[in-house]
Amino acid sequence: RPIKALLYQAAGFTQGTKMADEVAKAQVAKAGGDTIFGKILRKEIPCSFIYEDDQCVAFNDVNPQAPTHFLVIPRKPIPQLSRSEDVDEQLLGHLLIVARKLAKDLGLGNGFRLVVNDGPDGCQSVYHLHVHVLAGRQLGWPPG
Ligand code: TR5
Repeated sequence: RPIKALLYQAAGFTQGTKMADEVAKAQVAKAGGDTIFGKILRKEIPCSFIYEDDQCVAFNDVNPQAPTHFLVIPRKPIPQLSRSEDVDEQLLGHLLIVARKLAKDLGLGNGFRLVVNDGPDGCQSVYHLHVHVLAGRQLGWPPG
């Protein structure tokens, strides 16, 4: 099997994950410590970035929920939005600016959606802050 598939499996991830699985994962996920995104940032896990700068990186979500689905994450290990601090104001703004620029570069002129899941009820499963960018199909509202 391709190395990527094995890595995903090792990380407790299988392809074709359903919404119920995501919720189950979010309920057991705990804030604190290193995360899979920390490993990606340190290049301990191979990942091709679609964008990087000194403050953040962006890469495609391994389990895309739309034709375009990528994540923008800060290099700083902020576990979740609710635990960010006022001093992170510039960094948090930067994540949105990068999302906007990537949306433009990727031709997402028909619209896109940003999502930040926070905590168990928010369905957060990886405790390293990340902005989801979803596009390429008509998205529904309200989200589940
Ligand atoms: O549920 P939240 O908002 O915490 O989002 C976490 C996202 O990380 C999900 O959409 C997952 O599909 C995604 N994810 C999880 C892993 C992973 C990833 N995206 C890219 N690469 C990944 N690797 C290598 N391993 C993961 N476990």
